[in-house]
Amino acid sequence: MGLKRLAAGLLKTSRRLTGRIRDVVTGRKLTPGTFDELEEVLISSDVGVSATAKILDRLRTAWEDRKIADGDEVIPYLKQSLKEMLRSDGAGIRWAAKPPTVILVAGVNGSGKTTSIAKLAHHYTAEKKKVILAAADTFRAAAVEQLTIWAERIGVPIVKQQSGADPAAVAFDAVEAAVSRKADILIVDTAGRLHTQEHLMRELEKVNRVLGKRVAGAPHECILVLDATTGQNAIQQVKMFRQILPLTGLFLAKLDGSAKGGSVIAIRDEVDIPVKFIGVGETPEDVEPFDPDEFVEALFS
Ligand SMILES: Nc1nc2c(ncn2[C@@H]2O[C@H](COP(=O)(O)OP(=O)(O)O)[C@@H](O)[C@H]2O)c(=O)[nH]1
Ligand SMILES: [Mg+2]
Repeated sequence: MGLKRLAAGLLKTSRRLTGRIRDVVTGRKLTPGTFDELEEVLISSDVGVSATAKILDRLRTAWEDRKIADGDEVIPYLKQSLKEMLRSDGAGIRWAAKPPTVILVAGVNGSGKTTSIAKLAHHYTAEKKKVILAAADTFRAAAVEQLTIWAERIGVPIVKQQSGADPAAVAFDAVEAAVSRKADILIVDTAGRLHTQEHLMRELEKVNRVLGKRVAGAPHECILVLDATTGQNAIQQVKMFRQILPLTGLFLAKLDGSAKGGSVIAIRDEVDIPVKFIGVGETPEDVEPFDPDEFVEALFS
């Protein structure tokens, strides 16, 4: 995607977060008052209370140790600090030892699951990988249709049944197809809400189990899609879904749509599941494997 496009996608967040940080520090000496102002900017940019405290602690220590004195030194220091905070060990997809790699995608309705799946399909197709999609969100009629449209546009096969079909049966067919057609990657769409949370739990658990029966270690990735515009609410969703599924990564969608991109920092701070992808638009091209250095550079560019 490139830094320029990423920066454009993050423009709203940049204005609110880094734009205001610049306003606070540029051309000024650092004083206790500057720290209070920075705190307000960070908190009101959805960075979260705990992450904000950590960022300011580091900055204050550097100031007390006389490593920084001028406001203009704050930006490079902050950038470094954020890059370190956003780094994680588990970045990148966990590939199956032997294809297909199975990626199960979960998330509440409207979080951006289906669109994000289209992005992943596009991303890996561009890398010459053979991708198959599974329409295991059979609860809403429109869901199967929507994934079918994306599959046609991107030019990848889709395994589906009638809406209302058993999602585990779809998952089973799909994993069979992925093996017999020698696909590199199978991406499974799922429902985000059912009659009750019990239903949802049982359904997702069953889909998860069926995948593992046919292909050893599947799903190799269990990705939760979060709507970045919900800010801190996303953290609640992680807590709920991780009770159901062995989550291995997060896909933060809709970072372009809001000024709440600071929530990436809060989420990274409060949840020990790596952010693997970010979505910054509605087309399949608008995806980026999450790279903390690039993300921070884009935010400050
Ligand atoms: N601006 C923007 N919109 C997105 C992004 N990802 C998804 N959307 C939109 O969010 C809405 C819900 O997406 P969808 O994939 O249907 O969510 P699902 O119900 O979880 O499958 C759609 O209107 C998408 O176009 C994104 O990264 N940026
Ligand atoms: Mg969907």
